[in-house]
Amino acid sequence: MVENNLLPASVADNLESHFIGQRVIYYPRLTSTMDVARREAQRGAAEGTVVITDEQTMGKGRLKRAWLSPRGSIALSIILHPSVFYLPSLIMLASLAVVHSIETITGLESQIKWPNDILINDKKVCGILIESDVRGNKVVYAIIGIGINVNFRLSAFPEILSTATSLADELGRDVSRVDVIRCLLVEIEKLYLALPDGESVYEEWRDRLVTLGRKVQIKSGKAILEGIAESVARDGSLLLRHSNGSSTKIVAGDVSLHHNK
Ligand code: BT5
Repeated sequence: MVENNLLPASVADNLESHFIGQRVIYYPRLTSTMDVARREAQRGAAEGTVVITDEQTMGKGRLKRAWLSPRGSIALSIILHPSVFYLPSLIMLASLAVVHSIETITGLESQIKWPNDILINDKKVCGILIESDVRGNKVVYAIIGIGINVNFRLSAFPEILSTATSLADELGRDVSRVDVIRCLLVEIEKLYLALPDGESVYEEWRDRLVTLGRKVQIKSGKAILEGIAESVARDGSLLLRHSNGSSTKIVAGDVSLHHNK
């Protein structure tokens, strides 16, 4: 059955995780789950607390951009207390967990586009936002925000119709958001707990990036850079190789992929 509203109990009951999703804060409608999660984190919320809503009225992307999350979306934020050493891994494990969960629940194959997009057939189905408060060498909190287009049709949103898709648009039917969320929370915890074991998260993330080896244009701040996306480092940065042989290390930016490889 495809539910209309998310009930916190349906997300958390018998969830096979130790801490992520063991406390769920749910609102039918919110400005942004990031705002509520930040407030909860500042008040000392337990690691793994998840803020979920059915609809955001002021969903946020990076650089103060808007994120559309109408009813039928997944919009959630997870509060974590990682060591500073693992901060760059959060975007990697969140991206992998989204790809794994979409595949497990729907059978759809998705790709990761550096730095924070999940695509299906070259269209964005999910955006991820990581926010953290770091003082000195200590992470006071980190928040992983995940928005997935699930049960709404992009035809109702002409402003992103050409660049975005939803699971329902891809499948031609609705999907249980509770199933996707439960899978996602368990998967994120599994990957998060595996971080001390070393390489696996970085390596799988790198191998699943559609960006590598492609000719790209990257907007980074005011600069527009072109080249081949050569590699990514463990800190999440991208190495761009220019046609004159020089290279630039890029920490954050917006990538346009050229279709000729
Ligand atoms: C992102 O930013 O992709 C991060 C999105 C994070 C959303 C989650 S939802 C839960 C949590 N609470 C929040 O308030 N945010 C997080 P960025 O890379 O800056 O992409 C933003 C751009 O994507 C916009 O400028 C639009 O062009 C496009 N966009 C907006 N809504 C979209 C959607 N639903 N699907 C696909 N593309 C969208």
